[in-house]
Amino acid sequence: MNEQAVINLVIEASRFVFDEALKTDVAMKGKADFVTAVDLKISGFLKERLGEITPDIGFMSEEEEGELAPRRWILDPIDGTTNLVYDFRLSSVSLAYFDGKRVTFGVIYNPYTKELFVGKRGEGVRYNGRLLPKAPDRDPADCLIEFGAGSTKKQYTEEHFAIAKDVFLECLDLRRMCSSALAIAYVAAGKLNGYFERAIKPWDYAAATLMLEECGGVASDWQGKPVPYDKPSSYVCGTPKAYRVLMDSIRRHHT
Ligand code: LIP
Repeated sequence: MNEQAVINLVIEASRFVFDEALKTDVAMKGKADFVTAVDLKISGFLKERLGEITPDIGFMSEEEEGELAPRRWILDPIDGTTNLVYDFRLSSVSLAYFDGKRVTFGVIYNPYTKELFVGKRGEGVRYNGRLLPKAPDRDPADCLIEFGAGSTKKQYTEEHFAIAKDVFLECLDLRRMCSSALAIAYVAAGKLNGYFERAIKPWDYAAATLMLEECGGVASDWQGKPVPYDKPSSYVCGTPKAYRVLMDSIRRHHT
């Protein structure tokens, strides 16, 4: 696989974020669940262009139904669609390569800040070209934690906020970036230290989890099991100390 060609395609696809006509063409997939023509355009563009350069690799995307090939690209064309709709300028394109057993390559690009994360299994993560060191394993009192609540998952409000309250009291502070891919990549880069959310999808975390693990972080579902790449899951991650605090709080409140 020509990895640089794949990275270039992700960056090229992200230009649609700046197309006002596409951005304001918004539909609802469900209550509080937006999809814009940007999501669809990026998904269609990458499906076609990845199909040309890697015809033997299947394609799974947030905006694409269908059979799952064992070896596949896993794409979130826009992670942070609500942010995009509100022009909050914090979204990313997230692409992972799943080899049938695990994710071995991933690219996350934030077109607003031009932040580029490229992760390769066993070879670490490059952030804007620079190899990231191991993420610092801060004491919980010094940890910044992304609180993922998901505006479409209000049924989990009690649980989410009970966990968040414990974490807020034990850690330095909470953040709500609302782009899971970027938040997890930020944990890898040491800009955040942990993240939890009751129900997200493989395209939200596939590329970023590889990056997190390469930087010494830990990720699992809320039972402590490895996250799946073919169905939705609960998700918790962090550097080791932050992960333990998050899991303790989840065990106290998750029913
Ligand atoms: C969203 C995530 C967000 C999470 C939502 C949703 P989308 O992805 O990035 O952080 O809270 O549940 O999954 O729909 O914007 O790609």
